[in-house]
Amino acid sequence: MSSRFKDRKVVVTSALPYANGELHLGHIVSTYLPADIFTRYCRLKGYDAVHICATDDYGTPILIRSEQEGKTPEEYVEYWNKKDLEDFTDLGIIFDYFYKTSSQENIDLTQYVFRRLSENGHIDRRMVLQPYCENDRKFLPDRYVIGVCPHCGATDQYSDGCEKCGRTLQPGEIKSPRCAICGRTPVQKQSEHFFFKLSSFSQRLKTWLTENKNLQNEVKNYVLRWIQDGLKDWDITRDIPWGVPIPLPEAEGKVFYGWFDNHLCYISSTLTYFKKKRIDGKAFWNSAEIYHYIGKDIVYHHYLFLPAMRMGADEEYKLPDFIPARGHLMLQGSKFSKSRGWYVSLRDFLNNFPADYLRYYLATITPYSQSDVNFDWNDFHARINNELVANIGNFIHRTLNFLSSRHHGEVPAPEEYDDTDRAFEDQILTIREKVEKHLESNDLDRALKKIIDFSAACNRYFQQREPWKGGKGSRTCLYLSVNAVKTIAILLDPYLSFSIEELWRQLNQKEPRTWNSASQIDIEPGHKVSRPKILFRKLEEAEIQKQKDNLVKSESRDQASKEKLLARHPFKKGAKLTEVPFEEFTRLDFRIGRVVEAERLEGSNKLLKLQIDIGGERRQSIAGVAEQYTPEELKNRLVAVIVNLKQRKVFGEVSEVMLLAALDKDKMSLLNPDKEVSEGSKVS
Ligand code: B3M
Ligand code: ZN
Repeated sequence: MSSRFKDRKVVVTSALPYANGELHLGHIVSTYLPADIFTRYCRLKGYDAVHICATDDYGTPILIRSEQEGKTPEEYVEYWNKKDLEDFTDLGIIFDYFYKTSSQENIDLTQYVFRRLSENGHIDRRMVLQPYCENDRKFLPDRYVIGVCPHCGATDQYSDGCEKCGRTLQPGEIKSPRCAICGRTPVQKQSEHFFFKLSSFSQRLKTWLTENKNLQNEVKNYVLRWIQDGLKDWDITRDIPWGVPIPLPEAEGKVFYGWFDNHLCYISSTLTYFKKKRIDGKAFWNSAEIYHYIGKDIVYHHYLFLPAMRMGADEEYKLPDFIPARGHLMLQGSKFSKSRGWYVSLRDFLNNFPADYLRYYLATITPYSQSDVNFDWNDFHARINNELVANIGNFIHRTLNFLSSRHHGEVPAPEEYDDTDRAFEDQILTIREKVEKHLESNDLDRALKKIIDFSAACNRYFQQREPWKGGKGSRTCLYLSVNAVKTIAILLDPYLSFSIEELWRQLNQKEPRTWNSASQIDIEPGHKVSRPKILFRKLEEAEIQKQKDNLVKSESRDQASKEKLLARHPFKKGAKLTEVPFEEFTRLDFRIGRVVEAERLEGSNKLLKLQIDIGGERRQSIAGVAEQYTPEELKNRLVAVIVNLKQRKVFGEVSEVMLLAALDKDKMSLLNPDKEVSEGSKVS
């Protein structure tokens, strides 16, 4: 990095969104907005900077989802690729190239890197036992298996990682596994898998982490601890038909795990972008500073897998210099959750408010750290009205408006400066450097705070000078103020791209903005500004209230959620069923019984306690039917039951027989005979 300020090249990448559903504010806050602000700053600064991203197209969830929608995975990911890019663009997030992990270029690079790793001895083959669902006749990778986290005990976790404690899990590590499609316990079947020998990179990773002074210390510390605890080799194989094919004849039908190929797409997309411009992309990459912007949930992948893979391929592509990782977004103090409907989609937001309001608000509340960020509608309201409108917008508008109405838009020549003017001039000349210092260290919120404070100082100066009285110093005040507006415009440009475009027109500036000119007083007397329009309008209480009301904690919004996958669903036509030997069937004793007593079970909304006459004998059943039937409705009814299942305790009560019912999504219907028969009749 010796050439840092000469001919500085910068590659900025943003973590690749899965081509699987709408972008929401959580993605924006940790990754895309910071990356965009930083790249915009670099471009203004005149650095040779590119911002690269792509959709992450592979993986089991996408395969499942496309199947559910009756689309090919290619069609499915194409849809989300377009949609994401539209949403990003409307938020002013600009990529020099937005590509896809399923591109031919990425497939080629992934297979190439695999070969290099193999030649260098970093790939192992091992027979592994893979969960296999005999009911669905499928190997069940990652997300088809759900169970209990072996580290923290959280239930309902996907087998590739725990959302609760953030650990990645290796296949087979999850406890009490069950099939995500049908809920049955999978069996184990042999399959040959390829492993990346991550563990052999421990020392090199440690050295790299320790020597790289740009990486956030707080992140480094826990990553070093992970290394200390011992790294595991990494199964990079999946037995599914959607992914980058493993380029070996004996691996037919197997593909790479998505995390093997997705980060390589940072490189393949950069190369593709430069190739189109007939520039040597590899040379660019290797002489640039590399920034990978991510959210803290993918630190493991970016601080360990990614560098180790580049090391293993002889550092043909250089390692990252910076991996800025930021925290999660909370919404009104609670965890953002798509599946619970506790979230705001980017599109919803853009339909209601200007993009720059979101950019402004998120930038003010997001530090360069792992701490979580809280999106709060009242705080949003207050900051927009008090800071953006009443401070920044006010200074800009009063200056331009005054010039326009009293001076026909013409900038007057200054008079002789007094101490106040000199102090203000000094602030204009020095603010740029202060903001820049924070931008260079990625403290984007602090940089913005400096600009806000500067604008407040501008307002104070204007107020003190009272140019509307037309007294001595009024013309100096207008001259310096319009230059200060220009300074603010440039400094705010990375944050508020749309509004600043408009402001630049109002200032009647013909030249494109450059960062360093923010500290020049170069709007000359005689320059004419245009008639100003209000840049930022105030938010009304009612609009905010509406948003708060919209936040219904519903369970229904995310179709792709685990809850959905786990839901019992009717058998599809042609679904393959597990065969059970006839003798096993005959071991179960099905009978008709009559409900003779029924009551609610205290403390439970779901359970009824039933006494069932099965022909001269009474048996107790604790049945989960209280949401569909009242005790009165059930009394005296005939029901079908299994009478010889092993007794169970449910809610502290013994349950001796099990009621049979038809389940159709949320509906439940108890089975009963269509003619009157006596209690205890056999069902066969
Ligand atoms: N597609 C998204 C995530 O896990 C994942 C990032 C890939 S970056 C190479 O947040
Ligand atoms: Zn299954």
